[in-house]
Amino acid sequence: MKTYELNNGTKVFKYGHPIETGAIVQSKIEKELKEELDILFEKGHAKISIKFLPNDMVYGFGGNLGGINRRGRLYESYCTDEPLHIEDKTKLYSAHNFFIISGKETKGYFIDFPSRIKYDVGYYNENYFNIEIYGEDFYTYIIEGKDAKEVSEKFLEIIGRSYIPPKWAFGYFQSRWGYEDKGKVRKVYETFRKNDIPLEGIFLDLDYMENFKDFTISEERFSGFEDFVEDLKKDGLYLVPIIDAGVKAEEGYHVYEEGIAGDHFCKNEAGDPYEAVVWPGKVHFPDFMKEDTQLWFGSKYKILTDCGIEGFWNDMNEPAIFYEQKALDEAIQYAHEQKDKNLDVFSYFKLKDNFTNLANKDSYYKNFYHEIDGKTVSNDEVHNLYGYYMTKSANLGLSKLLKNKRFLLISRASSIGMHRYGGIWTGDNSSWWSHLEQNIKILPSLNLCGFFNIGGDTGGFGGNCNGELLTRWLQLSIFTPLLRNHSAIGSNNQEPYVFSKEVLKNTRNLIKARYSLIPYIYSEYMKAVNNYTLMFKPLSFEFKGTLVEEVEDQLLLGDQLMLAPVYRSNQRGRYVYFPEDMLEVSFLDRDMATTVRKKGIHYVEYGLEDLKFFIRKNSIIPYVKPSKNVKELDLTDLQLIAYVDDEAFYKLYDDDGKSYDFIEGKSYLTNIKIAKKAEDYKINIDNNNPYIKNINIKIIDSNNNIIHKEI
Ligand code: MIG
Repeated sequence: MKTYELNNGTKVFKYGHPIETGAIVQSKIEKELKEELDILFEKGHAKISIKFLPNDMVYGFGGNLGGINRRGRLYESYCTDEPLHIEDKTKLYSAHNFFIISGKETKGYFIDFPSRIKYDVGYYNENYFNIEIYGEDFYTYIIEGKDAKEVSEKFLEIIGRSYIPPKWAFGYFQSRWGYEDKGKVRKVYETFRKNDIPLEGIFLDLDYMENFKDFTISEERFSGFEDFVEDLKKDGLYLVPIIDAGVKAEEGYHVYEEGIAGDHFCKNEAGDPYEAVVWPGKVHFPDFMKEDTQLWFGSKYKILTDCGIEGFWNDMNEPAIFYEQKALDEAIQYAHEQKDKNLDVFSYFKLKDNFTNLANKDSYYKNFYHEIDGKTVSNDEVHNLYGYYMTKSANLGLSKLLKNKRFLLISRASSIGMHRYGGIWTGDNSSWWSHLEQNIKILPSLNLCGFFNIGGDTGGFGGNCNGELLTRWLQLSIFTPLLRNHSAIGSNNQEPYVFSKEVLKNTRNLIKARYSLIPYIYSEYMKAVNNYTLMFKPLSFEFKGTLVEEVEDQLLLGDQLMLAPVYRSNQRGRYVYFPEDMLEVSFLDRDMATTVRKKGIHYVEYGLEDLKFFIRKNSIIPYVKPSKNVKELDLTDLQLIAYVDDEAFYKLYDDDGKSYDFIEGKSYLTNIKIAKKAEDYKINIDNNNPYIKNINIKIIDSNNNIIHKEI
């Protein structure tokens, strides 16, 4: 074991010869440290056991199912294409091995290891946190701090700043697997415009490709693609195509040919390109662990950026495998052998399972190999880096291709460190109320692991959504950086206009509210990333007490807002816990009704036609008039709503939203201070944002008295 320390005091323990994952950006300084964790090395695995104190809470584990408090559950880190997000699933697409144990003492732990890890967070024995690492070569990082918030900030600092999307990526996106041709896509765009619903862009799913081949465009369904992209862009509309990890193995297909010629694919045992079956049929997987393969694959995005595309989503990069030919052959062979046998039920189950269990078998990931520093390493050993490195490859490519222009990039699979290259969506959820609830809980957990450009498929991916669920889901997603309504082929359509007139009206207003709030959401995103703070926080990161620790269906957004979405059907409101006095705002009410809520539990009415949030004491929320897209957002008349007890502040961050000039400090700040002075208010505004000309302020005091000011 070797030990180190990082600048901010994080302790690092190195066991064996770990693979360098790139998760951490700070350099390690050698330092003698005493081992802190109780680690048992056994049969090639490492086992860690931590004894809980009775009221310890556990935060972290990013993109997994379960609560904000992770205690009492099983988790596994092994990136998996899991299409069914049901309660007993222990793993999904991500491997986010960071967690904080918080109670009498608070410590953060990061296990930097790219293969399988299993966590029993006090599930089988409520007093112990048991961890099994499937290897002996890894780093552990231990972060101390006075509370979970401080620990989380130190962790964000050591993994480096998140990727920054362009401002247009904060708009509303419509998506659906099954917008099968140009005509369908245009129709969606036109229907949004006709119904006066803002729309920033449309995601293109597999439908746009020719036979599921990456970096091809179907001549039959999307002919004249470049003109199509350009035409829509004139009206400010972005198209965001999907790219899958597997490259179709087909003679004559340029990506395949180049991949073979350049030796870019993962190998099988015999040293030939490994073959598996995904959407395109037989595919090879680019070996993203090799730098020249990263550069090569990244450069292929040019085919689409040349058509004017500035955003992508990387899918199936766990990587997902439907089957290996050999496994399918065996299943078929076995089936043949059962023919004419009088099967008992157990034999029948075996026969059936042979087929239903073909996808993503553990064994497949031991059958192909990467090249790392000249050494051959099975995918299994670095499994969790695949989606991360694919996204890194895309980021490197797009950064070169688009120069100083920012791009939208999200990935399905991820592990810690990938946040520097792209965001993520939370994968194939369903149109279930429980998945709306799950969506609330995943947001702070993802932030804790560095992911800020995040969002779930609004309305749910699988299954059939209805108007009520879509409306309720939007009431949450209006606040997430990525706002995308996406649904699966075969499910009913779920665009805002396919339901009743009432739903259309409500969802239109909600999406408009999103545009009104983009200056705030963008500002909070950028400040969180720059300051290494969380954008979405559990209540317990700011307040103390049992109630606060147990509330899992409310969130803090920035330092200003508390959110309490309705996530059950047939509700006209819900109980909300107020850890301090707050101002309830009905943002979509014509007069923007406000109510002062005293600390405690209150039933809050929350209709489908509204957007509610709660402003914390001495906080200010900026907003503007809605627009049909980000390009047309107009900051000339900035509106503020302030809940002032004595002195309220807000720092509104803004920049050009397009380039990386903000890194050189080219950004706009508007510092606002509203102080109560006797019967009046003193307002200080320090503004260097040239777009803001007038400021209208609505001040509300702790007695719900409203005062209007104009500057
Ligand atoms: O096997 O591209 O999560 O968003 O619509 C399914 C089709 C593959 C999974 C993604 C989903 C996408 C779908 N993909």
